[in-house]
Amino acid sequence: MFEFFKKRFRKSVDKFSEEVEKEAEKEIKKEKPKKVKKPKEKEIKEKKAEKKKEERKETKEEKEKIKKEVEKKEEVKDIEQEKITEEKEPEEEEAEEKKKGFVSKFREKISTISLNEDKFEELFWELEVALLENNVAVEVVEKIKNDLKKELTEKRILRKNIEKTIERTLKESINELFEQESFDLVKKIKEKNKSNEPYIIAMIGVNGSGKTTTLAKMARMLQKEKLSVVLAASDTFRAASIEQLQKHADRLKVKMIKHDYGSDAAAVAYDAIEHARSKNIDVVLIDTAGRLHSNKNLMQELKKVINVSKPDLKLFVGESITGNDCVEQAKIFNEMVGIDAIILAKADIDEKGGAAVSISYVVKKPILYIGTGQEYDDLEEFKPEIIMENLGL
Ligand SMILES: Nc1nc2c(ncn2[C@@H]2O[C@H](COP(=O)(O)OP(=O)(O)O)[C@@H](O)[C@H]2O)c(=O)[nH]1
Ligand SMILES: [Mg+2]
Repeated sequence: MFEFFKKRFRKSVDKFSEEVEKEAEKEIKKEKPKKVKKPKEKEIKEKKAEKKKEERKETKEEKEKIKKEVEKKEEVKDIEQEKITEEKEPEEEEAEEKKKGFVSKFREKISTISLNEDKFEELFWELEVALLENNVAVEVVEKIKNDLKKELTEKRILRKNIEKTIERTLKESINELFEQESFDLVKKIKEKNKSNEPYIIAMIGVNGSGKTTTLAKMARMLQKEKLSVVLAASDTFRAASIEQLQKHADRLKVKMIKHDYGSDAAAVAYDAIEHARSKNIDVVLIDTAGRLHSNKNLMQELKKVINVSKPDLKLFVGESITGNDCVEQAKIFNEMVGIDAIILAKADIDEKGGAAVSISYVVKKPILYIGTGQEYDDLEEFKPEIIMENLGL
């Protein structure tokens, strides 16, 4: 899962860090001679003048004594501070202190870096391409880029912390993509059941995204939680869809409500809900026909199913591998009927993972589960850590 993304992302992040460090190196080299020269020349001049003044006053004896002391000090400093040795004409303790202060200040300056925006854009380019190539949505790339830019161009960061700062900023930025409030589905179902009402879930999405398979996986998951379920075969449009769901119902040993092909999908959902009410069943799972927003009739039909069944949860099932298309579809379905949460099916065969990184941020809905295979148990609760681990962050 997300293997390609992981490799490509890691490589680009490492390269980016390396480039920024190289840039820091360059900046330091540029600053060095300029900044060293100015204050030093001034200081040396001052000291020479001072020295002459004092020389006039001093006796020969005193002079000798000071000279010796100075020589001694110089030996020690030679070892400690190669940088300032050449220009050293140390006469007094006070001058020495001044110099030290200046040196440490200078060192601090050369060890911090701040990129200009053009340089940042240039260096970020490869990471940007890596993100886009892995199906990360444009608005998400922009968000990550802006967060990183702020950190690297508006603040001065310690040179030794460049890599750490980049890693930390990326981690925070990507974590923020999953801030949509998630919820405990089983808990919600049990709350609704307290009022003797079934909890109603409708699966929506385009054709082939994994709605029917995911519905069956959810039925299994709910059974494990000791919840009873009934299935509504509201995909009355696609050939063999009713038989496909019937097979799952048989295997899972649950009741399925069906009408004929071409009949009113909303009526099927209605009947299933009535059945659940009369038999005290906890959850109604409504399968629907896959549709594109361009198919007006099917969209109208979906709206009718939603209006009639009034689901507690409208689950958008998207196909992880379709990347940006999946994100765009979620946006459209959200505008059309309003979705509450997302399941990303086929994450197991998605090398990239851009949809998983982007969809929640773009649509402002949480990802509840990811589909990780074709078996009933291949449904995993979604956790942002899955993504962070896969990105090596
Ligand atoms: N590898 C994998 N295949 C899946 C997953 N979910 C669904 N599929 C397969 O995707 C195909 C379409 O699924 P289906 O449930 O019929 O899609 P629907 O048209 O939205 O109802 C089927 O062959 C499923 O077995 C998953 O999480 N992983
Ligand atoms: Mg189906």
